[in-house]
Amino acid sequence: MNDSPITPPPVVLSTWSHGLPANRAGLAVLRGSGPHRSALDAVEAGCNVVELDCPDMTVGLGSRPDRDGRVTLDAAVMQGDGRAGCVAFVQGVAHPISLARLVMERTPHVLLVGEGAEQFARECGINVAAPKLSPAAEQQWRAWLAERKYAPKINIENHDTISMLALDAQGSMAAGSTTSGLAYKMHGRVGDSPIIGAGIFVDAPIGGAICTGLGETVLRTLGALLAVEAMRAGATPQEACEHAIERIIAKNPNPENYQVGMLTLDFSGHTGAYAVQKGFNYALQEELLEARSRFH
Ligand code: SD4
Repeated sequence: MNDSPITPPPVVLSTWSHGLPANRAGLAVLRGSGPHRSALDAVEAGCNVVELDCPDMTVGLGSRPDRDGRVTLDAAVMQGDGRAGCVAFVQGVAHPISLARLVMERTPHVLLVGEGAEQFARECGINVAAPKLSPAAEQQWRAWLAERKYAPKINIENHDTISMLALDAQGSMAAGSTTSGLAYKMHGRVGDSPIIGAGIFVDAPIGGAICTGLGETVLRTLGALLAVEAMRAGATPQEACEHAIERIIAKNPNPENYQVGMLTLDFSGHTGAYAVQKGFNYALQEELLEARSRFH
């Protein structure tokens, strides 16, 4: 028995409150007149909004840097037919989600990283800017350098990736995620967001799952894949989220010290949301909702 109401397609579901402007952009794409635009177009358009303007400084070039003062970005897209594209550890690219899409559409590969991804961006005509911190990021990084203490805070500063799921009226589903990862991470660190099966996963005709939070915990468990496979085995989207979060907690000690939020969507428009800690909000269509959580 499914325990969540059905949202009739087109459906857009996104992490955190910046999911609201992302969803508005995604819904405008899917509801617009003119040539058919897909779930993937909606995910890209929504993520692009947050990449350009992320007040939390966790997505796009205005983000907080790694400990060496570099903003390095990760992103991925996936469609229900299994096609996927990802970029990791890229610098100077304003829209990593669009670059990830180009990896899917124009290369025989799934994941490009670092300089190679930047070279590919230039080949596609995308500007790769010289490294430069925003004034706010520079100020915060310099303050952080005084102590050099690496301690991600739950729901604050390190946990505001935008991950999105969309289902269009033609029945195709896509997922995407774009992030600067964890502030003050080691240079070269890559999280779950650009890894298929970890940060995002979609499989037609089952459904999709997306994650946010402390990426190492999700990488160890392939969290998004766990949720989709639970749906394949008969779980509702809500049960699937809860199952995956329980597995993440079982495999990663001290859950009081980390947050992971997960969202799921099936092809009928049922959704699921669950988190390790309270405080994980998400946007379904144009509404901001609070996920249930394992710990309160
Ligand atoms: C990461 N999962 O790089 C990302 C960070 C994140 O909300 O989701 N923040 O680990």
